[in-house]
Amino acid sequence: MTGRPIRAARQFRAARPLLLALIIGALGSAVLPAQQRFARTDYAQSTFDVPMRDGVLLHLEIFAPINAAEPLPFLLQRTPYGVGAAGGRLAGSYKELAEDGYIFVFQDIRGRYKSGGTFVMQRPPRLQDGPRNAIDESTDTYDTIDWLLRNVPRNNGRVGMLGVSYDGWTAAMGMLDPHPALKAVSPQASPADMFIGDDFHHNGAFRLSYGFEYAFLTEASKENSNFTFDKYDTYDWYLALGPLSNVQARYLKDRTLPTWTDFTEHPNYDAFWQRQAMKPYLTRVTVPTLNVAGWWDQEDFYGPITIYRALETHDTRDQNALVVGPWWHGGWSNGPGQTIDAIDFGSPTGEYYRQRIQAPFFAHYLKDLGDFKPAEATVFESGSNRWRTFTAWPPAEAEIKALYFRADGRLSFEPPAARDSAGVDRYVSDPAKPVPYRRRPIEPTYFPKGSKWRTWLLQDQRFVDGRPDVLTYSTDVLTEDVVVAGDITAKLFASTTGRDADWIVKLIDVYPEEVAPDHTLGGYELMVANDVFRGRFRESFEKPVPLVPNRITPFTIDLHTQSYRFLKGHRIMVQVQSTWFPIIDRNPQTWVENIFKAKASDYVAQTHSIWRTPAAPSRVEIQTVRP
Ligand code: PG9
Repeated sequence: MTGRPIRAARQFRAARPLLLALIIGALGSAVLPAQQRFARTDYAQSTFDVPMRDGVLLHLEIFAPINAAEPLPFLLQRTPYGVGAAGGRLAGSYKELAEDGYIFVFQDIRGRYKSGGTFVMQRPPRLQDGPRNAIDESTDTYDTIDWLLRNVPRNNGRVGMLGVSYDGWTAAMGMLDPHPALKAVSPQASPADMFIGDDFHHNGAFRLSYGFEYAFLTEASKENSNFTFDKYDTYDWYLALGPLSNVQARYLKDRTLPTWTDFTEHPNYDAFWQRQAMKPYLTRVTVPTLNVAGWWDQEDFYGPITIYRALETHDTRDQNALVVGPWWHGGWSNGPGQTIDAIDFGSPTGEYYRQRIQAPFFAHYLKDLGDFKPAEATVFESGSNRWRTFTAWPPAEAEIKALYFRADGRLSFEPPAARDSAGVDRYVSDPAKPVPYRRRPIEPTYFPKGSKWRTWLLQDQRFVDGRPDVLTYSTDVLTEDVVVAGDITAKLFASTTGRDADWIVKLIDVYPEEVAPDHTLGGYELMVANDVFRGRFRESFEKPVPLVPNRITPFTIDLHTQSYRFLKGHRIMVQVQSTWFPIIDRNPQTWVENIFKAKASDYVAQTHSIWRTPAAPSRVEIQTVRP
């Protein structure tokens, strides 16, 4: 049925009897048991353009079983990535759901692919006192649901929403001010704040390669298009680029990518970024919400955790739950989810999630089937490789322990002593020779011929060993397991000869030299947590200030949250560095008001010092539970 001519909604209403036959087909007269199962071939596709309140038509692809015995609920996914191939999901990421039977609805959001209107990257919610027919993703969701209920026959009056990343964000926007028929939502890897922790910046540090390539992907034309690099290794390309202003001058030239322009005009956490940040809008739990995140999500890990936590403060009816597994960005939605490159998590965790959590969640809330209620927090503990459930996240029983930086590259639960009163480690960070964030060659992020982007957070960190601009601290071999369950925070005491600096902290599990059964994992350095902090924002993200040269300054860096068991026989390692290129743009390390306008001569090598004295005890704090 794919490729059926598109009809506008108005025409569609006139053709309702035809549609009935089209979508539902010949219904069997017998009432089938509640657990009716559906095959992919039971689904028929139809295509519509649906009017929003301002008259703009948004494009829909609907897949409905032709032989459903009972009215079915909708599952709605709204995407900027094109719904053309959405039907494949019924045999892929939505296989379990398709077998249960839903009316699947895939929609191109405004301005993308076959929808009308203008695309706005992460369109901020409309102002409450704005014009009556103002629109945003929430009104588009509302209007779409309203249309579906009135126009698609044999629906049971209930709607669920789900999606990963941008589609997870549109699901989250749909639940802000929801249509009464919206009964369950699963925002998965939804960004929550593009300046603080998701795709475009982390703690104010600009995610250069992602930001540029994604702006091009979505805004160079109405359909996805990848920027063509003239170098396979984009590390070389971005280094040769020089100052960020060369993106426009050399490559975009007269062309405008609105999001690139926004990056350059909003270098600080101003109203532009604050208006699109989710947290202020999450003032109530409107529908049962299943938040999903991956421990090794290379794009949006901050988002789903932040959304879960913000909703949790309002969750008086216990309708907000969290699931986190050992996944890259969206790794739960397809395939078995047992391995990521060399790392084997011991069981098909993606299948587990889809069969045991996602499918029963929607069946319960949309069909009254079963009594599944997700645990407050269902988290996969990597290391021991098992699922655990908690009544709160972080667990109420978690205690904070500090891993202190000590002399000779040691990491210890013992703080520095009086004899360490001059303890410091220094390195020169040179913007002309930045540390690669992953093993080179660094293919374009979404390179159609293959890219290691998806799995870079799990790469063996030995590739930076021996670099003079990476500090390494490590514990002795552990004599018992250390279990991280909760938050991880770096507390750095640092100084620099410059007036700005980035601080990157990585918490790493160092495998023993002998690993059975896979001996190739001997000595593997697996990153468990990490992030970057741009020094100028230490007092405020809104109003950056220069660092005072050579003054020891405390920096608190959120390394987010984990459920991870460092096994007996392993070691715990922390690395500190100041470049992570080209995922993070180079910090000039001199003071410039706006790094997007910096000149080549503003980029200067500086010496950075990490202090480890009783008065300035640099450390990484972990929340732990008993082994
Ligand atoms: N990480 C992607 C994204 C989401 C929202 C805004 C910008 C980028 C994505 O995978 O959809």
